[in-house]
Amino acid sequence: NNGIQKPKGYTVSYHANPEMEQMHFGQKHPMKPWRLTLTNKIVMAYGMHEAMDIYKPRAASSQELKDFHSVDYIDFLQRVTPSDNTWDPDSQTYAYNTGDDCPIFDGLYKYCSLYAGASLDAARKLTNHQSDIAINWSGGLHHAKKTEASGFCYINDIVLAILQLLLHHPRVLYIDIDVHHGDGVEQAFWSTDRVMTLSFHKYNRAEFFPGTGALDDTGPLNNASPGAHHSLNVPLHDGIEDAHYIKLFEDIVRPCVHQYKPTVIVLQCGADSLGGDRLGCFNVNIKAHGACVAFVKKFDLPLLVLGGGGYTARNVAKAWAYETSLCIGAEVHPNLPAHTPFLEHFGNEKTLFPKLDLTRYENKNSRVYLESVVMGIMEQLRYLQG
Ligand code: ZL4
Ligand code: CA
Ligand code: ZN
Repeated sequence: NNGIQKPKGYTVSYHANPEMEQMHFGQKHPMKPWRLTLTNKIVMAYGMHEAMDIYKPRAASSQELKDFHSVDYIDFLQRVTPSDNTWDPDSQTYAYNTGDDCPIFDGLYKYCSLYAGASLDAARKLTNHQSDIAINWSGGLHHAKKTEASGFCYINDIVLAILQLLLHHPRVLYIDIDVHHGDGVEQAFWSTDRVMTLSFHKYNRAEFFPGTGALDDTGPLNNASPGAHHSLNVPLHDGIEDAHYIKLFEDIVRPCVHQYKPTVIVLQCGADSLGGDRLGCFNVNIKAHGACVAFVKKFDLPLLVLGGGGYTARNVAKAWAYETSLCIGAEVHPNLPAHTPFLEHFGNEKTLFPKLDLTRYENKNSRVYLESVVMGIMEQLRYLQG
């Protein structure tokens, strides 16, 4: 033990089932489930497990998955194997949007039901008051739709967890700092005022996946719909840097919490918003990414913390381990413990806060642009009064 203490006055739970970490999406696919193994190794090497309740959750049942997804889609995931021919010559597509982004690999259903089971377990620990902050780094797969896979996501564990929270909470605030738009979660709760969704992302309709999430996509246009003004989007350009990202995050999240008054917060911590990510295009460092988690924690509401994207595995693992330490309120030494397994995977950077490669994307977010985005969000929040 490195002297890491249980937090005083609140409980943090950590939900991880290592069975899913061995899965492979296939050669060269950017999504690497073993980034979760790296994360857990760092968490344990620091002794953070001593400060949390650790759970190895069961897989979600097919019934539980069908609380959001269609019966035919779940049945398909349950029975499909890599050797099946799922090509549909009529539509010229693979079934349920499987293919290059969402391949059918061995153990796919097990993988899906395990990460969904972990998010459900975490949500239940919050609703039965056994936990105040519940963490599932294997979840956060925000693109999955009711009837199809999308963007490396098959089951939308976030939607399932929020449905669980809604059984006990009047209002859920969902915040998404993955570099991609949280379209699946937004779509699922588009028409309700019981969930506010707020995504920060790179936005370019023609060139960056999934192409949705413009500033003026804020819910149904019909003001009579309860969902009007309850979907918020923060579209960004390449290269945003630490100070601007933190200020933007705080200047937007603070009024959202004060106006909407959620009783629980779900935070998707996609680590592809870090500089040097294989798919991302921001210049955010691990400390700044973590500052968003620390800021949300300060509202002292029940908090569900989820993973998401993140494609430069060594950086993902460091970010999520650091964010785990922020959740338990522990000060950790910036150098990785010497006994950390797989230290060789971290190159020569044996620090939690490596110098990321910030040379690939120039910052295209002017101060004036960022101010206009904050103004746009404030305008939406004004509709909430009343
Ligand atoms: C790959 O090298 O923009 C998949 C995906 C597989 C291996 C071999 C196949 C080669 C990059 C991405 C062909 C790949 C063609 N392999 C993929 C419009 C696209 C159609 C599919 O972080 N091609 C689709 C999805 C995004 C598109 C991002 C983010 C998830 C999350 C939460 C999902 N899809 C163009 C791409 C590779 C691959 C290399 C890839 N796919 C990069 N960006 C996408 O928000 C978890
Ligand atoms: Ca996002
Ligand atoms: Zn992403």
